[in-house]
Formats: sequence, structure tokens, C-alpha cells
Amino acid sequence: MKLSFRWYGANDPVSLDKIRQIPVVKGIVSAIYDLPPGEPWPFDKVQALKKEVEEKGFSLVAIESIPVAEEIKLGSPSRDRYIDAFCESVRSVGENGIPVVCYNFMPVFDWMRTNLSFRLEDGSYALSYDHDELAKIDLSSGAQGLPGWSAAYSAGELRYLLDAYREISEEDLWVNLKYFLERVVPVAEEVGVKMAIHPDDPPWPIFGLPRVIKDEAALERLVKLVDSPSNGIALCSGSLGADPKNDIPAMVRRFGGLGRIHFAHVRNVKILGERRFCETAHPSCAGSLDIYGIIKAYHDVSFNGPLRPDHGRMIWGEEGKPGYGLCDRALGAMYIAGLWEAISKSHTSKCKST
Ligand code: DNO
Repeated sequence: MKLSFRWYGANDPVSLDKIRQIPVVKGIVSAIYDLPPGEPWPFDKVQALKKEVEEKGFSLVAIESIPVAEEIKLGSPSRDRYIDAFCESVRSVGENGIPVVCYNFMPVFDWMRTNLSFRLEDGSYALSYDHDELAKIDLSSGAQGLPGWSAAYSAGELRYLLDAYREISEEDLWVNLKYFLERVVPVAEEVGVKMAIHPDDPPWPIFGLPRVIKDEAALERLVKLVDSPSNGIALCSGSLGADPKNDIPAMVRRFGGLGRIHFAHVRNVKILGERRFCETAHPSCAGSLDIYGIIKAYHDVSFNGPLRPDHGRMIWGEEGKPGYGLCDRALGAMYIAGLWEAISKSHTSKCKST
């Protein structure tokens, strides 16, 4: 397991110098942020990013994410052009020796929350989601009412996209995902990149938009869509864990055992009701997920890819990008590192005594 941290590039207030002071974190997860989505990433730009990260003593272990154009998810006539651009970016990543590309296939919106500063009992703030609150949001005049998305789309763009997806069923989305992977995976294989799909967050449809990467059956179908070791998963415990039917340690064992988990996001959530949850601190006792059980499962399948603490709360008065402050993510990294060391050592001592 390579303990890693997400870094949003030179403008991230959580600088590489700060991340460097978290013991044990040696990997950085980042992306190119100054190119419009759909534009291919040139080799040189990826090389410069890698150099910047390496100069601070880290290794660039994964790209999160290369955006997938809506035209690809919609299966529009122009999709091949966007797929070619995506392949070119994968090539630049692979030729720079970066082993993992994370992406997602969620229509229009990526992650979705209804509150970005939900007050927890201890006075810290976290992201939360309430499906009834979401249902009250009116998108007819744009995304203003959507926490985190208000600036992402104009009213016209959003209306166009929501209308376009009305014609797309979940089965259509699977067909479009297969078409995409059939073209991208061979390029990834050629340049030594592992593709890692991020599950839908939360793992159910929102605003009537189709969502497909929601549970174990979906992951099973995904890995068979294109049967290659380069076609894998970014297993996010917090995304899938928002649905209590999802057994995360079992998924880690199943898909980690197949060698198809290429990237791990570890985060805890507290289920507050039907389709209602808040994010919490990482330890098992803080939320509904057994984080020890999850880390143990990664250990048992000898997971050796990048693993990062996911969203943190805002604590100690820190302000910043929701979910991506320094303090609570650093606490999460230390908790994960502690679990990993304890599991490794008890494993070694058991082996010695038998
Ligand atoms: C949210 C993240 C997601 C993730 C993408 C991957 O904090 O987990 O935005 O990066 O879905 O493509």
C-alpha cells in the first residue's frame, strides 16, 4: 500500500511542503487543472507536474482525474473526438511512468452533497447529503441552489444536458461506457496505465440522471466489460458505503483478490436515515463503516497500489476547499498508517509463531 494524499496543484493552499510533514505519506495524487475538459494533456505538461512533485521527495502515484466529456457518456456523434483526446492524455500519463488514471462516468455532476458545512456534535464541519433536501432543489434556472456546483453550469447548459440525458437509460450508459473502455483500455495497456473508475457518489440516481457504478454487481459487470488488468476500480469506501447494503470489506476482498483495485479512497460516513448521511472523521467509531475491517481486507489481499485518506472535516478553524483541508485528512492518514502497521506486525508475529 502506498499511502498518498490528494494535491490540487500549485494553487492548493495545502502545499506539498505541508503534506511533506505528514509522516509516512510518500505518494501524491494530482491532475492537470489548467486545461479545459476535453483538451488532450500534452506530455510536457504531465512531465512538469511529475517533476514538481518529485522535487519535494514524493512520487506521483495516480492521476485523479482525467475528465470524461459528456459527449462520451451521452454517446453523441462527436464522442470519438473526445475519446481520442482522452487516449492522448492517457498516453502522456503512461509515457511519464505514472501508473494509475482515475476517472468517473457520472452524468453532469460528479459527487453531490446538500450541505458542505454540516455541524457535527464535536463542533467540526463535514459534508452531508439528504435526498429529501435534494428533491427540493429547482434546477430550472441553473445550478445556483447546488452546494459546490453553482458556478459549474449556466442555466442554458444545464437545461441542455438534463434534457439530453432524459433519452439515456442506465443500460444506454453501460453501452457508452463499454464503447469508451474498448478504445481506452488498449492504449492504457500499451503505455502501462491502470484505469480506475470511481464509483458514483452517492451511489443512487440523482435528478433523474442515470448512475451505474453503485454496488458489487455493477463492479462485477465493469471488470468484465473489457477483461483486462488495465480495466479496474478506484474503490471509494465513502461513496459506496453511503448505501448500507454495500459490504466494503467484501468488495475489497473480491476485487482486490482479482487484482482489479488500482486505487483506494478511504473515508467514513455516518448513515443518518434512508439516503441521508454525513461524512465523519476516519476512525471506525466515528461513523457507520468498519475502517479497520476495510484496511484489514486491503492488507489480506496484499494491496500494493495508492491508498489515500479521502475527505476530511473542517477542524480547528481551518477553512478551505470542502473535504480537502489539511488537518483532518492528515489525522486520517495517521490513523490508516497506524492500522496498517499494527496489522502488518500482528501478521508477522503470527507467522513467526506458527
Ligand atoms: C470528490 C472526489 C471525486 C473524484 C472523482 C473521480 O471529492 O472523490 O471528485 O475525484 O469522482 O473521478
